[in-house]
This record gives sequence, structure tokens and C-alpha cells, in this order.
Amino acid sequence: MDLHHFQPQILGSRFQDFRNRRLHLVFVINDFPPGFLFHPFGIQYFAHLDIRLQTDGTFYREQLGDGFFTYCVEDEAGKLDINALSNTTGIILRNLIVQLGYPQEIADMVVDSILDWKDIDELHRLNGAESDYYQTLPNPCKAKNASFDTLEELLLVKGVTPELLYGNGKQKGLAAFLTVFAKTNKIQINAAPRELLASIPGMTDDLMENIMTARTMGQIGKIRDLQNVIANKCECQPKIDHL
Ligand SMILES: [Ca+2]
Repeated sequence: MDLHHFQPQILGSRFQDFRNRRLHLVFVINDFPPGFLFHPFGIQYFAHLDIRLQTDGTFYREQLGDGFFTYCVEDEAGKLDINALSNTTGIILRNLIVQLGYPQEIADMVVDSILDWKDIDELHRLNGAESDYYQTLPNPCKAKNASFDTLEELLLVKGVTPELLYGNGKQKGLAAFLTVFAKTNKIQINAAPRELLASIPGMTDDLMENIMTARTMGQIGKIRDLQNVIANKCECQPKIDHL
């Protein structure tokens, strides 16, 4: 099984703060070992594993008795923070939505509407929506005009469907790539999922593969590391920040 392309049936997930990072642990059902349901989920379990994990959503398989399960760790710093989203970084989100298979018109509507939902004014963008639109819905409401508290709030925003947010079992949804916890408009290059890297303007297939390869060898920690990656010289710092 190619775990990198495995489409999980999510069993459970939780957020866990670890060394000043907020991690998202996702467990999925496979050939599930009896009794594991009673195992406490959490970083404490992984602390017993003598492995170094990628925190970019890469799936791992773990044998447990006669069964096995798969899991991934997502570092929230590797995701796009919707509260820090701007007209500039909105391009990344537009590209991501298109990459997920949606038309450009949907991408434009969703990104403009997210920006309108959280900005303080009632002036909608070209493809966006403010309170005048939300007041016409069967369950009228107003644009929040403030930051998102959770990703689930996105379901209130014009154009955002449950399938777009959570995926459909075959395709990941936006929730795998967005966060409200990063508190920055920057994306941690060591933790960004492949799809998000691919959505950055100017990203090429070659550069992305160089980054992915470098990350398996160590952390990209300095500008010089990144220069090496761009030059396809994977001389990164040995990974020391592991679980
Ligand atoms: Ca607004």
C-alpha cells in the first residue's frame, strides 16, 4: 500500500502542544487491532516509538499485535492560517482549491468570501460576500467581521461546502491544509504538505521534489539550507527535533 496516497477513514484526531509547536494527530482505521480503541490517544504514545516522524501529514503504518493502524502528524505551522490570509497569500489558497479539482470561479468566490468574512468592513470584494448576502439566506446571519475561532466556521462562508472543507473520502479537503493556530502568514517549509507547497506561486516540480527529498534527510533550517535545496544539494541540518 502506498501510504502517501492512502485515503483514510478518520477514526479520531486531537491537537497536542509539543515543544512550542501545535501538532495535529490523525488516526485512521485499517485492520484495527482489538483493544486499541481503549488506548489513550496522544503524543505520549509516539514518544515510545523509536522513529523520527515527518510532520507534514505523511502517513505511517504501525504494527500492533495482529493488526495495524496508520497515522499521521500535521504541524499546524506547516499550514495556511486563514486569520492571516491576505489578498497576497490568498493566491496560495486559490491555487490550492483549483488543485483540489474545483473551478477557478469557486476558488475566487471562496477566497474573496473568506477575506470578507473576517475583515471589519461591509464592503464585499468582487467575488466575495458580506452581511447583505448572508441576510438573504434561509437562516440569515451577518458576516462575522472578525477572526475565525475554528476551521468549522468556514462552513458559514459563501461557497464553502462540507466536501470542500473535509474532502470526500477520495480527495482531501481544505481542512488538511488550513489552520487558525499558526498566527502568522508564513508557512513552515519543513512541515508544509505537498499540495500546499505546490500551490505557492513560482513553485516548480523540480524545486518541490528537492524540498521533499531534503526534508527526508533533515530540517531546512537556514537560508543556506534553502539555497542548497534550490541548487539540488541536500545538505540540511540533521533532524534533531523529533517526537
Ligand atoms: Ca467584512
